Amino acid sequence: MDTIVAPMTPVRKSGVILVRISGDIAPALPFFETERALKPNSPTLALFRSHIEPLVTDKVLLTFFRSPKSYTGEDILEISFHGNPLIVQTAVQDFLSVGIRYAERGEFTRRALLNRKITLSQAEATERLAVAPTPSGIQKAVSALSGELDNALSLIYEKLIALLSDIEANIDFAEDTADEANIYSDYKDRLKELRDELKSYADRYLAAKKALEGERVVIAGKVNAGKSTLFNYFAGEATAIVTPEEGTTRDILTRTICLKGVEFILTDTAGFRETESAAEREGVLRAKEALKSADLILWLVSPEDTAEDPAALVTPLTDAKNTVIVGSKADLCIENSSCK
Ligand SMILES: Nc1nc2c(ncn2[C@@H]2O[C@H](COP(=O)(O)OP(=O)(O)OP(=O)(O)O)[C@@H](O)[C@H]2O)c(=O)[nH]1
Ligand SMILES: [Mg+2]
Repeated sequence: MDTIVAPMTPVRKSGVILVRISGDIAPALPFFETERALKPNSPTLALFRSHIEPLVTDKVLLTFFRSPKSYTGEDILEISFHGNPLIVQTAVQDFLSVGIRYAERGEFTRRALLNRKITLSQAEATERLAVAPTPSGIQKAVSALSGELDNALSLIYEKLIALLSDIEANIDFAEDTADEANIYSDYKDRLKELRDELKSYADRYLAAKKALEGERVVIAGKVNAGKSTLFNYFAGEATAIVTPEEGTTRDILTRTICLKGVEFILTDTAGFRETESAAEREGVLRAKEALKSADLILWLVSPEDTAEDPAALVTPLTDAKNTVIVGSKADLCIENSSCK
């Protein structure tokens, strides 16, 4: 397989930029002067000297991982450069000039997968760990990385294989089967048990995925209910335009916010009303779409709203289960004490 290279950290002015080479690392070695031979798993100081641009040198730390005891299962050389992007870009050009190629996105992990260093769910967990926005997201990704799910799945797999061989044996030796009805109901029970187990893992996966992606909270209601004001309050900045005019918001506005360690994708929508304005009608359509994919709808009702029963307005539009009716502009209630 080709030898591949890529920076492991962002290439920008920083303390250290880490570059990884995986595969046959021999072509990269002439760029480094070391006082002692590389030892697996232990860092070695080295002087990097570019061949393309001889003025570019750097004192670096080399860490060598010998196959198969490395992330990808291949020989790996990790180089900690000082955090100057120019040095790293030059070094990468040097490596490319000796036949090493730039790694594709996720290629180190793909090689780890192909070399059976990690399983598919661990590969997914690596990606999720990198983007987990909350402590519980990190915990879930780490537990997946540690192979918990794989162990559980391989147990289910073994049970399925055992069931399959029982069924096959029964077909081959059908004449020896004493009580067919009992045997079939045993197969059915075992299959059902395995199906339920798999379903519970699928449900837990979906819940964990949601925890990683964030809950979708949509703020909706009639025009001028105070939706954008609430949206701005949560966003911590005046993202949405707020005016006393009805129908101010037309586009869907989205901000990701974190409250008590939980990530929310918050959406502001156009207010619901019948209107002649084509732009506003489109806004209302988009608001309806946003409601469909919401995990939670905050339906704002202001004291200015004349509808007798706000729930009667909301229910045809939304799944009532995930809708919370929020009384807005409470200060107006205090002023005229007309709120229910
Ligand atoms: N008194 C009072 N006024 C408020 C409150 N919240 C919002 N408003 C005012 O109500 C008006 C409408 O507020 P918005 O946040 O733009 O309402 P909206 O629901 O986004 O309106 P549309 O986008 O037009 O549907 C503005 O003049 C706000 O200043 C509140 O809690 N109390
Ligand atoms: Mg608005």
